[in-house]
Amino acid sequence: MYGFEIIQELASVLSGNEVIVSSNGNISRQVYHYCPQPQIYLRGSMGLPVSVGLGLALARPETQILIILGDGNLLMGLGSLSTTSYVRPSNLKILILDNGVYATTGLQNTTSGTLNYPALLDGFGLSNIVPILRNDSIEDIKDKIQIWLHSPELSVLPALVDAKAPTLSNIPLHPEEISALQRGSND
Ligand SMILES: Cc1ncc(C[n+]2csc(CCOP(=O)(O)OP(=O)(O)O)c2C)c(N)n1
Repeated sequence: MYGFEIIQELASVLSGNEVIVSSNGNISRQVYHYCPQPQIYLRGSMGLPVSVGLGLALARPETQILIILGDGNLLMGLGSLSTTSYVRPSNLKILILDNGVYATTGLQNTTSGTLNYPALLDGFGLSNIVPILRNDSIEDIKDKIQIWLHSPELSVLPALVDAKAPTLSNIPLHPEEISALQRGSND
């Protein structure tokens, strides 16, 4: 299972009352191509999707905020999990797509192979779903997405996925245009 397939599955079950914050590089391109627009596609700010999503969840408590980030982004901004756990907005959900590499920049290995997600997230005091594993059935994956998406509290879903070089083109929007589109959708 590739990360983009999980994004496609998620896209098919969104209600419309969600804003996705996606990490820079390939994951933002996939969210741009496979999910309804507009969303918050980070185009830089590596390591900051959890911080951005946390701020958005606090600013828009009536909206479900879904953060989708890669393992490289997670590891770069790990401290933001502690802040998020402390603040605990119930309208915030975090999906980690761990492909074990920095796919966007050439598939260099990250250090995520040594992570034990349930232990890590428990240590931060974060409610977490049993991770999606590479050989999970599609039914298991759908179930885990549903449990995560409809959790009444802050929740985190780690997903171990296969690595693949990016195939999608860059998002044709400047960050200022992305934030203007988002403001417009909220009028
Ligand atoms: C501070 C910083 N360092 C490096 C980069 C270059 N860079 C852009 S995307 C990316 C990889 C992100 O990895 P991950 O979050 O695991 O997502 P993936 O590319 O695997 O989908 C890197 C290293 C950057 N944009 N900013």
